[in-house]
Amino acid sequence: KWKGEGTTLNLENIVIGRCYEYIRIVNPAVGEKNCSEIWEAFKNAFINKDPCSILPKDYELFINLSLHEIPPNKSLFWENNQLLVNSFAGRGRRYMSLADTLFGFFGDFLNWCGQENSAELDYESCPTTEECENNAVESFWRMASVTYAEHSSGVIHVLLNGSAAGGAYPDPGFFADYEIPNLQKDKISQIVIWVVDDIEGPDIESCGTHSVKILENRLKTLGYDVTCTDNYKSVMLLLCLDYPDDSKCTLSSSAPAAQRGPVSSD
Ligand code: ENP
Repeated sequence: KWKGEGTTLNLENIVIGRCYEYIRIVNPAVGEKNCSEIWEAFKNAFINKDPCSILPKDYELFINLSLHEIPPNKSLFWENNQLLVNSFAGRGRRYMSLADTLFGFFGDFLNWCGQENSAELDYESCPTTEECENNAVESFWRMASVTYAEHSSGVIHVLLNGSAAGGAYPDPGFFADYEIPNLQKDKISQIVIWVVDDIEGPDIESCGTHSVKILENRLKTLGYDVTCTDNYKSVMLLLCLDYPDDSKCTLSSSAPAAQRGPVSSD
């Protein structure tokens, strides 16, 4: 009856398994957590309720049970490049994006919703955000985003897509609406913005232009020390894995040498 995809099959097994994988293998530093209790808190946020009346605060117990420290200087916010961020962050090894925290890891790539007057999940369909914004998945990410921003500290990184048709810094968007307003200014030393274009994509936005300029100005007005870099090399190298022959992917040490020509003898 809804327009969105239904609950991911085997949801309970997936998230309980993910929870144990996270606390035992991905990030044992979070310490002991009760994964079945976390699942119960997650489920109780949305089962037996109108699937269009789920609020971020319904996930409060889930968040309290799954919360852990986010190491300083490791936070990575982003828009429009989920798969790139997944590999760049390296499951928390390089950076810890929201999906690399226990509470974000829980829901990443999954879909879920319940039904009114039934304890069953709805595996047929779930409401999209266009149908109703107070749905189980949207409210989950709102609550998770707010919590992630509140617990981020040190140098904050933001990876934006300079080829995104809707703008590198979408407003409204999770970063604009739930993350920036919840950053704790006194815990943050700097905000580093990276604007990276798709290798074969158009160069629509860069530092200092369009929506990136709006973002830079907003953060500066809030009193942050802001830097912005276009096509940050580490991210480019990762993108270049899939386009080794593209001109943007020539390794810079060999490019000037090849262009220099013969060395003159005088
Ligand atoms: P999209 O639309 O590019 O990608 C949405 C996909 O990313 C979904 O598969 C979603 O899992 C997963 N995901 C991981 N983290 C988030 C998230 N954090 N979030 C919503 N979905 C997330 O991403 P968005 O909507 O623009 O969100 C990007 C935001 O994530 C940025 O603000 C960044 O700073 C933040 P699922 O369960 O929906 O399949 C917040 C909202 O971390």
